[in-house]
Amino acid sequence: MGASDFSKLPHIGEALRRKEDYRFLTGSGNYTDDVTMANQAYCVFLRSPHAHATIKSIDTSGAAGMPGVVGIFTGKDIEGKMGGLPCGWLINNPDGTPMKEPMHPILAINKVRYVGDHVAMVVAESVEQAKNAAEAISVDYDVHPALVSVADAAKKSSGVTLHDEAPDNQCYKWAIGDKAAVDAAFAGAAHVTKLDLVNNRLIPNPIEPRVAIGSYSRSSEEYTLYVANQNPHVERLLMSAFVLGLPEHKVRVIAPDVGGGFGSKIFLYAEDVCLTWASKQLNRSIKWTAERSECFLSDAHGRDHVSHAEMAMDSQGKFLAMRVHTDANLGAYLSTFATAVPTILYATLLAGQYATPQIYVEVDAWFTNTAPVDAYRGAGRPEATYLLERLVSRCAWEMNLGQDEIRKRNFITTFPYQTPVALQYDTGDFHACMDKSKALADVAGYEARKSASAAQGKLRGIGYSSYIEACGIAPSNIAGALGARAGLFECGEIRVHPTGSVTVFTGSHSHGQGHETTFAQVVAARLGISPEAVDVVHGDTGRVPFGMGTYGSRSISVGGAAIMKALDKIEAKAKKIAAHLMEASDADIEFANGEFTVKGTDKKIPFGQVALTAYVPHNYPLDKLEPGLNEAAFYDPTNFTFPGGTYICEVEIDKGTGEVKVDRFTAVDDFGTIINPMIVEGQVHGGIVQGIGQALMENCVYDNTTGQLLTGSFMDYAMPRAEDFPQFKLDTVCTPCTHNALGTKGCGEAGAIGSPPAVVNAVLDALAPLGVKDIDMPVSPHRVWEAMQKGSTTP
Ligand code: MCN
Repeated sequence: MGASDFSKLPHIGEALRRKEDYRFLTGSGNYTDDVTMANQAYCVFLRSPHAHATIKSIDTSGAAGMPGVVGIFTGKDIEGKMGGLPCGWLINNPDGTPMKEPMHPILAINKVRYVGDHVAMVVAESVEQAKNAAEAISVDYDVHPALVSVADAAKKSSGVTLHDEAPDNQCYKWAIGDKAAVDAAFAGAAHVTKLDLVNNRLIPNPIEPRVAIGSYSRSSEEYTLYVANQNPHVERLLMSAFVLGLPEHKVRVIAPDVGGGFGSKIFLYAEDVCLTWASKQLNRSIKWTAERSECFLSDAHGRDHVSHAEMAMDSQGKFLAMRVHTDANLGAYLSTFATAVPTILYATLLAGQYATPQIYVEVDAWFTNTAPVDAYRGAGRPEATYLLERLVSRCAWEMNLGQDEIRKRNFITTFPYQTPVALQYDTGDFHACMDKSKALADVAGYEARKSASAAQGKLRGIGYSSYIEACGIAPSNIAGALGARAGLFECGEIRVHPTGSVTVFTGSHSHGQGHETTFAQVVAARLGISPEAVDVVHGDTGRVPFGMGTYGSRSISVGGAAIMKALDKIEAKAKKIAAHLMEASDADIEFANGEFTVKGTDKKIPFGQVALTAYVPHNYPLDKLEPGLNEAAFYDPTNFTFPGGTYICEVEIDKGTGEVKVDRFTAVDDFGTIINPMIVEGQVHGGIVQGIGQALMENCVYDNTTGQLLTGSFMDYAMPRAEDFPQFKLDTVCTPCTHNALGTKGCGEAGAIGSPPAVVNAVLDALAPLGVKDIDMPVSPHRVWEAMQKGSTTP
């Protein structure tokens, strides 16, 4: 079935209420912390109070005999018994030499490299007893100077080295694009716009913290790990093959209900491995539930780029070439996908929506004494969009063009379009998104609103952002060529039961995105049954054949497409059964609206009858057909999907306090075919809130000399609240994806990608009369007030 026919099926485009919400809203969800195993003990991790230190000695003797203590492990205890945590993506330097991949020990051996690094695991009968014992462990540290920023890490004069394997603290130097062609274009440009900017470090804060329970069965010699995780099969693969050295079938990973992840639960974390391994040593199930302060310290952080960008233009504001240098902070160790974020997921997106003929990007990636940085909602693509869309608005201001006009002059209009930075966009209609967004935002009424603000002594500004995103991650052949150590396909299995109801097993994972509803809509639409008759199972390596999990807004476009492939197989077999029942040839059977018909006759039978026949095969051609109606399929996409859109933000600024109020926010997105508009709207809302959170208030700060996390709680790390936002205005444009059977493009990250530059551009537009040309996120009242005082002295 083609994507166009699919989009017309019943239930596609229907705003069904989420099936899973009853259990979430009534407190009957089953999260990892709700699971209690027989013979369960509890563990806590003793963490480093220093950002950079040598461990001279650890004395656990006082703790070992304390009440309730079951076991204590340090790095030395487990050294040689398991490998370090692996990084999933290899990056090569331009000269072909590989990146540096220093050992990432499960528990620190000899050295600690960030505040929160794991020093010891204490297992006890209760959490309180484990905490008491952890406090009794005495560690003798020799404290070293800490490196916090990329600038410090790059300074040879500091003499500070985190890892012997990377004496200059650099993980890799990477580049993409034709440098000579870019330099030549710059030489002939009428105007060059330059911009330095920081993409601030963020701390993900899903409602549910990280939680894990490890257990071991002596009779089956199997480990089971319950864990709040977004991709259980990948967790199992990395843990069994790379760390524990076990065959995969001896490890079962179950990620039951998960209360949000936003990318921070994709990775293989030290705690998960450590307690799984220890469950066999101690013959106990072991539970760990992170406290919020541990989440701040040890969940992988996001963003943290420092960049310089330049755009070369002709006299009409047409882009000729772009040049970018980015320094990326990777933190103390490589987290699972860390190396891919500032390269493959960032630099390849820098063409954005524009037909810039030449682009050259260099990325230097550095180790620092901070928590590992990895994927956080959007991962690489928000960083690219922020840089590009800030640069484009600055180009507009320097060329005396409107922010909309410069974008329209440079939009790509023909598809497929090959960018100079590797990606090939299949579809899009950027002008349609811009025009619809301007109409919805009532741009025509902006000047009147600006005058009204001025009359109240307030500044008003308008900001644009036209983003594109590569999601549906990823075609395995592209990922493999770019250094991935695994394919990124997806698996779907359809089990049709004798009564015609269906269970779907998917390798995608839902931790808030509503897959139990939307995947059911897809199956119900294809089979002509009710979504109520479809159950979706995910998050268990023991039940789902395989899976690459959820990140990069891939679930509907890759996981959903795998389900469509399995449905093709179901339909083909069901047609044979129907042909047999109606004594017709297979080729004459048609299937629509849940009924099998014989072409040119009035003969028909419902799907349910065929399902029953598959399991009750009286008078069934067993020599030609196996009983049962159960099919699985693996789907590997041929390309990414490319959602895009234009966001327009209006802010009002209080001149006295510098407080920024987001007064209006409009988002027009192209997600191709939409399965459930209510769920998509919710996704966009959440994404915009996260993006505006980064733009206005969220900011992770380490002390520059000690490496202490200064924003280690909600007292210091501001998160956005509902009262910080106006009612968003949303609409969509639809250019279906050309290469998956649903025509869908991902929607899960769009809001977080498109919104930060729209907000900051609006702030700069408002501050322009005061001569302010630049400001970094978060645009806190203090920063805005300072910029207003400095005025035209800002660069
Ligand atoms: N959908 C649709 N029509 C489309 C596209 C999507 O109906 N054209 C539906 C999908 O069926 C799915 C939802 O929208 O129910 C999101 O789909 P998709 O864009 O495929 O994204 P994923 O399901 O792969 O989710 C991942 C994405 C990412 S990468 C992050 S980070 C993120 C996000 O989604 N983390 C979230 N949204 C989140 N939402 C919640 N509540 N919690 C998180 O941790």
